[in-house]
Amino acid sequence: MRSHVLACGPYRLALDRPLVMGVLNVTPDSFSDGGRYFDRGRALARAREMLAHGADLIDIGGESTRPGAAPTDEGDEIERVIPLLEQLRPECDEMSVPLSVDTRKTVVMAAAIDAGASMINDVGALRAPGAIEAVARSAVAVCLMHMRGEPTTMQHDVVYTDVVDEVKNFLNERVEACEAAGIASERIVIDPGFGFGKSVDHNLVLLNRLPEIVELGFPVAVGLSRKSTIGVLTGRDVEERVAGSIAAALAAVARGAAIVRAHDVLETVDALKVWRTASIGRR
Ligand code: HH2
Repeated sequence: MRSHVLACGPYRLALDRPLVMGVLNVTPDSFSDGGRYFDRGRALARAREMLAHGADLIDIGGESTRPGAAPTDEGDEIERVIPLLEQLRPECDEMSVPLSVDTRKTVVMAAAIDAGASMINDVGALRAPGAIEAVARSAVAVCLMHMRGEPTTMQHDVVYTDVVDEVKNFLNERVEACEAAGIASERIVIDPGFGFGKSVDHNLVLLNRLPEIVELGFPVAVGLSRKSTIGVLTGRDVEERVAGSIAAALAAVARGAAIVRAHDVLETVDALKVWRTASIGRR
């Protein structure tokens, strides 16, 4: 059975409603907001805006993992993420909003944990040497995401026999590795990794069959916000994908997703409030 709380550093997040994880990319090259929040002052202002808009978590990323992206130097990534995290922490603590760091690198994870991150969001599912141990030594939550290949090449020749089975088996294997290393199950989130080594059709099958991933018994996070699948379905550019992204988020929570990773926090929070109230049938 799925745990009803997520242990996330000093926080215990209730999972009785879908949570919104606001995306803050402090990169020059992210696919949807590249460069916009690279400046520290702008990143802080955006984080404050997301807090005011009702984000339940804020996910800071210092490396783009969009298809074709080149890896970021670890020193640059630390310089982008850690001072911002340190500056934001008191305000987030005051509002009991955990800070997550989106990274694949063990040294960045360790620095983020030292600087007070409450969650590590790893598109590599803690496969880097020392990553599991770094997380196991702490009390942070971890989001384990499925990715086929590496961002530079992951969209080349994407073939699966059954994408849902493959994602499910991978996530199950990563969960077992984490638990064997001493990471308690109530600290673990899983994510099918929409767009990471998957075609539009693979993403749609994964979304449609999300309950099979939910069956693994861990909170499921989804990141469809502004992604190319939304662009293909709507014919819209990145900046015009808010409505499509929200529709995808609602489809995901209707199939059991616990956390929605979103760029457009205000719109996503409002949509989920209405969706949830309507689903329950009372205020
Ligand atoms: N998607 C992106 C990055 N991190 N983490 C999780 N858990 N799930 C996702 O789907 C996911 C993620 C890619 O989106 P974005 O951060 O907006 O872009 P970029 O990687 O170009 O910075």
